[in-house]
Amino acid sequence: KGIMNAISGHHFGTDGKTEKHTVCVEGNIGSGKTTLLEYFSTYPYTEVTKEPVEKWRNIKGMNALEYMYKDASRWGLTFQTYVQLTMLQIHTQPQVKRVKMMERSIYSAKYCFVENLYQSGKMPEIEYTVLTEWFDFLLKTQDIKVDLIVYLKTKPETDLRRIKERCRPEEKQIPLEYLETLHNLHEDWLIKKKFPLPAPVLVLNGEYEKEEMIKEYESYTPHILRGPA
Ligand code: DCP
Repeated sequence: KGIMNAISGHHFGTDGKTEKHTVCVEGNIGSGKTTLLEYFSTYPYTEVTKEPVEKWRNIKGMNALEYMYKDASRWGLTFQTYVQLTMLQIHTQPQVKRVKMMERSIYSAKYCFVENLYQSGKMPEIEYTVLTEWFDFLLKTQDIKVDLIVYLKTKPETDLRRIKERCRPEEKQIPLEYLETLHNLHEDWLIKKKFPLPAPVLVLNGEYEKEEMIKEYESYTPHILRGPA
């Protein structure tokens, strides 16, 4: 548990209580991001953005997520271009309440999912380069501020069990190997810092279920909701 709960990188101050801040929740597919966000949405001073995956499943009636899972080589770029747009929209949405919490970010889309498509040979270099140029341009010109990343760390086996339990039709064929690769990409980015980190990372043990998981959220609430000074 020691390592799982370590706060890596930066330190938290004590006087940031009134400042606005943004928290991104990261972790593998099925790691419990939605449950964590539902828990924190009950606080009056937090605003939680709607699950982006629902947008990806319905672009004017078309299901981009389904296309991507059916034929990643053909639809990977289409899907990830749309993910990049929807994440940018959420990042730049005006913040009304003191704490803004969002599921994933433009960063995990790029450093975990696009990277995976490229490294596995499903995205040709030209598509990867076009997406990367867009990504770099957006980072330079847009306000994509993140103050804290909460990383729900899980075992790929746990993710697979939860994915099976929730039965999203698009995700029926996901093999353990895919979750292992995505897990390693999250670790490369958030723990080994192989890609730039936009904010300090708080690692939570995402292996717990229900009551224990809520206790884990509770014990980290001051860190999560206050953010760095
Ligand atoms: N996805 C993708 N590329 C991205 C982001 C997500 O291919 N850049 C896919 C993976 C999943 C679906 O979209 O099939 C949703 O994944 P998330 O991990 O974002 O959301 P979950 O609802 O699975 O998260 P959790 O189970 O942790 O609540």
